[in-house]
Amino acid sequence: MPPRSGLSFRFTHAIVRTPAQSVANGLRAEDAGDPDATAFRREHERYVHCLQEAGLAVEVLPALEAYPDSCFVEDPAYCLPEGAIVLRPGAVSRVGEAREIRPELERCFDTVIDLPGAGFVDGGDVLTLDDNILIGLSARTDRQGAEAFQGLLETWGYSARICETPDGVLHFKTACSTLGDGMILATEPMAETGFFAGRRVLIVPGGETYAANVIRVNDLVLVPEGYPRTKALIEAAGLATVIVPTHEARKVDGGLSCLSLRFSWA
Ligand code: CIR
Repeated sequence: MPPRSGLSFRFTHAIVRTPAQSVANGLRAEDAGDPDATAFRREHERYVHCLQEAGLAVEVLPALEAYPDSCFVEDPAYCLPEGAIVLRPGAVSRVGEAREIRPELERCFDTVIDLPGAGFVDGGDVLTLDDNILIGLSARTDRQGAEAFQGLLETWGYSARICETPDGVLHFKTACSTLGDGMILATEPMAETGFFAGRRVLIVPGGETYAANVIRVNDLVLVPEGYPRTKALIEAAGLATVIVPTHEARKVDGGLSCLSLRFSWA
């Protein structure tokens, strides 16, 4: 597809959802203790504030107690300037989140399409670059879903590539992020996959792999609190950063990208 400068980081709007009290029951690969809903909400407020500081109008949706992981709004939907795609999350307990987010997408977009077929795609497995969209196969995103999603993106004029997420990584974007303008931040194993050949890849320093999930929002990069070497690496590449606490989200395998759907209409 012809490169669309800024597609991956120039945004005007974001949708987020307040963490539910039930977030303590959120899915996780390893138990490091339950997140505390009150502390999570405080961190979430700071996150919203940072998105606003980066220039976004942020719609904060109400908590959904029936869905412990529903504050991770990135997973049940995907947004492009052309419209929104309602996805089918790959975890049974999260499938209903797609139905819940749909009305908000309909409010924001003229075009809202359901992922065709019966496969599964989590938004956390979709990395938007300015010249390509990468779809990671994972425990949540299967080939059937990825191919259906790829086909849909192609009808909108995008090229999309299906990639294997390295073993032991929840979502493709758990291990990498776009910093815009062809620059990628990635863990070493993710960089070694070769998916980013020909691009400038910043390797996340040892011991800071959680910080591979950052978000560039306009001229600011949101970086999780507690990863000073990654922050310094991004700043050395010429980008301004802001620190966001994600200690509670991390307890349920959440990071910065999964807490919002970011988009613009142009
Ligand atoms: C889950 O396992 O689905 C949630 N506890 C965390 C989702 C994080 N989402 C993301 O990385 N895109």
